[in-house]
Amino acid sequence: MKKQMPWEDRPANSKDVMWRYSANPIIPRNLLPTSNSIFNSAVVPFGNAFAGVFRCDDTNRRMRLHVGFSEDGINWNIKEEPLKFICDDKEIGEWVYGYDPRVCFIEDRYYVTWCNGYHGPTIGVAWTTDFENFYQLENAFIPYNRNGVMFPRKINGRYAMLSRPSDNSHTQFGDIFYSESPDMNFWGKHRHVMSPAAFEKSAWQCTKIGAGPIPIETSEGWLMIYHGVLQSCNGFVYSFGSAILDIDEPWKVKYRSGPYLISPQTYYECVGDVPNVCFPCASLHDEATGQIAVYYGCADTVTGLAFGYIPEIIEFTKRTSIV
Ligand code: BMA
Repeated sequence: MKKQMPWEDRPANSKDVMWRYSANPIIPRNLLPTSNSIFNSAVVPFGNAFAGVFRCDDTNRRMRLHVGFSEDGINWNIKEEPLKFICDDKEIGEWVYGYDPRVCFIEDRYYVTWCNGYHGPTIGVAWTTDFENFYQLENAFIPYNRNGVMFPRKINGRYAMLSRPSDNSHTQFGDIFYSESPDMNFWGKHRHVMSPAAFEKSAWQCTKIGAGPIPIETSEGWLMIYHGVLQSCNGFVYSFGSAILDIDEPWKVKYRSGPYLISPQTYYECVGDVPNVCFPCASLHDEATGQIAVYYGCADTVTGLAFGYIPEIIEFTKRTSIV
């Protein structure tokens, strides 16, 4: 039997579209003897339970990926050894750094995308069937790029991915783009999806934006949860909201939420290595009930969970749309 995804009902008296798990954070920073922080991580259903690829920065403050398994999606058993990709090509396979993974099941295997150090950050791609052996493919793009997020099926006969061209630093800008590939090797047909919002319309997303979890196919289009950044006098502030993309031409934005779904408000989101960051990288959902659980990095330090109902998030996105 399939394991139940994590869930907790909306608190009484709450009118929030998404709400936090009362036992957040679910993954402490020091779960591993060598981890400084565990955040911005990706989980998927796997067999009868769950598996994931986790961003674990070590106590040298090196950015590493680790594999983990869980029976309930909440309590995680993360391997102490960092993930090592299998790659025939030394030029590509040489590890420099890796962070902010996403995991996407397409057809018969799990694809991992991550921010991969190759003369600056770009999008690394690998696949696995068993979460033991991971086979690294070519980097999808030339540097600099971050937030590579695949779609869970081919669109118009090609694999599809969102990404966010950037720079080699703490990028002050950032639009979401769409790209296609016939073979997971060559990526092209790059299309613009969306820019940061106008400050007067929706300030939480006015500096830069980037796709978060794998988009979810719905009758209204692809539901994309994404992060948005505001630059305050105290630095960047990362929140997340939702958009609905056209089902056949996902670079066309149908709706986009004006208000955020979650912004840094709790202690563990506001205090940590990088204060004021809510950074979603994965979600689990149940088709039958519409329940969704979003995994997000908190203050670049720990991992939290937020819950909602997909139909309510769609209704919210349409009702508050700034498109
Ligand atoms: C981005 C990435 C994320 C991080 C965020 C806030 O540029 O590095 O991993 O969560 O900054 O520091």
